Amino acid sequence: MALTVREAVFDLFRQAGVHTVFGNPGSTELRMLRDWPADFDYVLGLQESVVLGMAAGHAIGTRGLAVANLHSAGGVGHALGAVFNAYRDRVPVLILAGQQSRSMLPTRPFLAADEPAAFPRPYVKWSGQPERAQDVPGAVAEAYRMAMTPPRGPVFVSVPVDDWDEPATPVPVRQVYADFVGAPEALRELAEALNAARAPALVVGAGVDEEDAQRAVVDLAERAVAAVFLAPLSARSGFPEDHRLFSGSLPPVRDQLAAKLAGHDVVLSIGAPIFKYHVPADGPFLPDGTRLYHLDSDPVQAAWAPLGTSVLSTVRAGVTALLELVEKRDRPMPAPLARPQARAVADPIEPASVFDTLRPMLPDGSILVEEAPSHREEFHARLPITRPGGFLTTGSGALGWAMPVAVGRALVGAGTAVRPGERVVCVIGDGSSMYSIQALWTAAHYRVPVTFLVLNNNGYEAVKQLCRRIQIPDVPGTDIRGIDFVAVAAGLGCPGRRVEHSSELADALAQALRADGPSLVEIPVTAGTAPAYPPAG
Ligand SMILES: Cc1ncc(C[n+]2csc(CCOP(=O)(O)OP(=O)(O)O)c2C)c(N)n1
Repeated sequence: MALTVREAVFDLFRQAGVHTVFGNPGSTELRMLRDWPADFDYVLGLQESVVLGMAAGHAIGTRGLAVANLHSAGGVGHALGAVFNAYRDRVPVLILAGQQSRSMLPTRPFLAADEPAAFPRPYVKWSGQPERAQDVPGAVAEAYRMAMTPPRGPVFVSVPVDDWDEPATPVPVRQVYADFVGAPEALRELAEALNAARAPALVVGAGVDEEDAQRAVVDLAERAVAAVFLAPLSARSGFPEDHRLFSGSLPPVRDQLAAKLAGHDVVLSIGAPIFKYHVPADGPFLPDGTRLYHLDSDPVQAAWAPLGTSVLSTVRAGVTALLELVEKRDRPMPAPLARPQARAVADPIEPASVFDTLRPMLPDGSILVEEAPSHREEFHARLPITRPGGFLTTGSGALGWAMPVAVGRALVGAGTAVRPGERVVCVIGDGSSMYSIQALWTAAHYRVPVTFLVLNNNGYEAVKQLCRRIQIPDVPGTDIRGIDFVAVAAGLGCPGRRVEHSSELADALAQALRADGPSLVEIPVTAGTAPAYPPAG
């Protein structure tokens, strides 16, 4: 019998090294799902944003493509917040969405998407529903190449359900070599600026971690004796945060960001949107006289950046080339980063003391996934990220990302079987956890080594902080009380424990970190009284 669309697409996945499909099934996917190939795992997520987030965590962990199978219009709709995140965070997820039979489409059938290709735009790099069944494998191949070409990102193919059984021709293997180094004259200009700088700074964005370029960036910082900042609200780390040159994160507020860079005459932003703000503020983008360079693969970002000279290049290749041109300098080190005092654990429990307690307990090689918006600064100050790939969060701001990303990241194992990987510790707010709490079920089902620490301050503290910043006393809908997180976790098959008193904290953390599967610890913590992004000093 001739090859079917379905066989051609699975062959394509094999060629791409993909052996896991994350999904949530329905009638419009049945012909794809039948006779499930023995060399593929189907990882079930109980809601589509969970499916997308798990696929993203897996893609981040494998540095490859992940496939998410979503149920026609409704499933895609559920996943869109996570698609937005994958797009902003440049995660290559190939979304295969179900669609009703072509024969039924003219009469607007149950479940069908009216304009499937338009639905996820503009947050996919490519999207389409092929005109003919036999074009599906080619469309999937094209989408795959788009997803994996820097800047990477999600792509979307809508497949009418009958297409899977139609005849197809095999899709030839094609390689796209996607590393590229910036123009030599641009790199020379950049190197000369760094060589001539009095006090250079590097701003490290998620692209550094994404391309595993941390070693090269450390070499560059040490050669140039440059202060290193993390880009505002970065989805990843990218520099060892215990390094003497590490100077903290840049605030996502225009005047505060400029103030933090004061004194640096040359700034090189690597793999980062440096101008990512959260709240409006006036003032110049940069201190007076500071020269800015960007080194990144994204032409769109190079176009919208309000200032600076952009050098289009993939990050690792560009930084490696730059290392040949930058001279070893011998100048005074930048001021060391002030570290906060350790906070003793007491009742009521302060979030800072949770981080201080956790830090010495973290197993070597742990991966921290954070979605605890009001605790972010304290988290970074007290839990410096030191390993490449050691930190993940939402770079877009859409909550509901961390839990499934943590599960997908922990599912990364050797070979094709779903096997546990490294210990993942997901530090999450009570509010954030509820956007995709179903991820606990998949975590329990696959016994992944994830420790969920729910910092329960009974509400949306970050929203209250923003209110305080703009002197709005109160908005509705920011208190959440009455959720029993341990009971919720238990209901989804995940063991949990609530810390009732500070004296139990260390033991609860130790026990959760030792568990060979997932576990959840609910920690009641104090809420703050500070506004968001208070001015320094
Ligand atoms: C999908 C989505 N919905 C709403 C928001 C707005 N929002 C930002 S922070 C926040 C509160 C999160 O609460 P929690 O996780 O408990 O953390 P806390 O702010 O209390 O530290 C909300 C609702 C968002 N960013 N994303």
